[in-house]
Amino acid sequence: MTLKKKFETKIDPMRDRVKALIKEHGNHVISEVTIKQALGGIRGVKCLVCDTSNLDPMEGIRFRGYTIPELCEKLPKAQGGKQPLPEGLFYLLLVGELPTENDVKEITEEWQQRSKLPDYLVKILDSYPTDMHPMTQFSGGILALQKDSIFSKKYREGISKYDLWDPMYEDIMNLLAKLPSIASYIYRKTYKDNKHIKADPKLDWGANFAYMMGVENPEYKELMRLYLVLHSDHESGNVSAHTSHLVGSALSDAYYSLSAGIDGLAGPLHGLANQEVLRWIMNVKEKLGGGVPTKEQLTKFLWDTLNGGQVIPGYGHAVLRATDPRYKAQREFALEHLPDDEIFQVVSLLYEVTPDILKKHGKAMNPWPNVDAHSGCLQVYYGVTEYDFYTVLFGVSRAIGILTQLVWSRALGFSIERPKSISTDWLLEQVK
Ligand code: CMX
Repeated sequence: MTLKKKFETKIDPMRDRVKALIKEHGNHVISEVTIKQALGGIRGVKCLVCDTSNLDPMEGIRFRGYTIPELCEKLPKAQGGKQPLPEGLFYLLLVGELPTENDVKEITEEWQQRSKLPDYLVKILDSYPTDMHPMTQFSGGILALQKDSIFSKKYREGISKYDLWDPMYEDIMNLLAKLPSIASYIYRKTYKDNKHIKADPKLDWGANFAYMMGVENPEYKELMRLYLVLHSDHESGNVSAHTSHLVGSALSDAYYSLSAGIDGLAGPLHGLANQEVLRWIMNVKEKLGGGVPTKEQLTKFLWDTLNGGQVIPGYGHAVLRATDPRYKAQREFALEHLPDDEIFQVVSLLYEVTPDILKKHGKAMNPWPNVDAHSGCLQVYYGVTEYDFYTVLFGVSRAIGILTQLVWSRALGFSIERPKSISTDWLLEQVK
C-alpha cells in the first residue's frame, strides 16, 4: 500500500474519535486560565491538540510515544549507518506506526522524484542579496513555491472540505522533497561563490542534503540524518509549529503556513538560538585570543551577559525542566566523533557552569541546556562554520513535524483558530 493510501486508512477512525470527543465530552473542562498565563505567553494552557509528539517537562520529547533513544534503535538506518533515517520519522509521525526499510526506501524515492526546483524559484533565490539573512531567503523561497500549490488550486476549483487532506498531502510531499535543495542552494549561493552541487539520486534525504551542502566527510551524512530527526517535532505549541497551525487554520496552503512558521523559527528565543550560541562562543574565544576558556573565564562572560540584560542562548525552555534529550543525543554523537574538538570542549564546560549560574541568577525556570546549545559545535567541526545558516538546518527538520501536523489538521477538519482577547480593564474588573 502506498503511504498516501495508508494515511487515508487512518483518517476515518481519527475523525470518528474527534467527533465522539466533541459530541460526548465537548463541555468537559481540561484547563483553566489564570491572569498570569494570559499575560505570560499562554504558558501551560491546554488548548491545542497534537498526536504526533508529546513533551514531558522532565523526560523531554516522545515522537508517537517513542523516546529519542528508542527511535535511534527502532527506525531504519542507511546501509552501514547507525543513525535513524528522517524519512522513517516522517512515516511514524504521519501514520503512527514504525516503518519497514522498504517503507522508508519508498519515501526516499518519492521525495527524489519531487525534488527538482522550478526555474522561477532558482531565479528568485538568485535575486536575493547574499547579505540577506539565510532565514529570510529560506522563508521567501518557500513562499515563492506557493505558486504551485495544489491545495490552493483545488480550493479555487471547489473541492469538498472532506477531501482537503488530499491536495494538502501532495503539497507537503512536494515541499519536503524540495527543502534540502532550497536550503543547500541558499548555502552555496551565500557562502560558496554560487557553486552548486546537484543532488545524487543514490542518496537518502538527509545524506543528499549533506552532499549538496558540499561537506565531504561521510560522518556528516550521519550527523544530518540524526539532526533532521531530532529537530523535527516538539508538539504544536512551540512558536514555529503553532504559527503554521494558526495560518493553516484559515485554509492557507502548506507554503503560506510553513513560510510563516519559519519566520517564527527565526526568532532568537526560538530556533535562531542555535546561531546565537555559536556567536556567543566565538565572541568569547575572540575576546580571549582563542583556545578553550577556563571555567572562571566562562563564568565571568556568563554573568556579563546576564548583567547586560541578555539571555544565555541555548539554555532554558518554556516547557522542559531538565536537560533536553535532544542535547544529550548530540552530546553522545560528539563524544563518539569529536571528543577533542575545542568548541565541543567549550560546550561541555558551559554545561558544567551555566546551570548553577542561572540558578543563582534566580530567574530562569529551567537552568538546563536545550537542543540549540549543542547543534552548532557539530556543524563547525564538519566545516559548516557560517552560523547564520544554522536555523535553516533547523527549519528543514522542523518542517517534517509542522507539515505532518498540517495535513492531519485538514484531515480532521480542525476549525479556524480564534481565541478571545480581553482588555486590561476587563482583567481589573474581574479581580475587583
Ligand atoms: N538566560 C537568561 N535569562 C533567562 C533564560 C536564559 N537562558 N531563560 C529564561 N530566562 C529568564 C526569562 O527571560 C524570564 O525573565 P523575565 O522574568 O525578566 O522576563 C525569566 O527567566 C523566566 O523565564 P522562563 O519562564 O524560565 O522562560 P520562558 O518560558 O519565558 O522562555 C525561553 C523560554 C526558551 C525563551 C528562555 O528560556 C530563553 O530565552 N532561553 C534562551 C534562548 C534559547 O535558548 N531559546 C531556544 C529554546 C529552544 C527552541 O525553541 O529552539
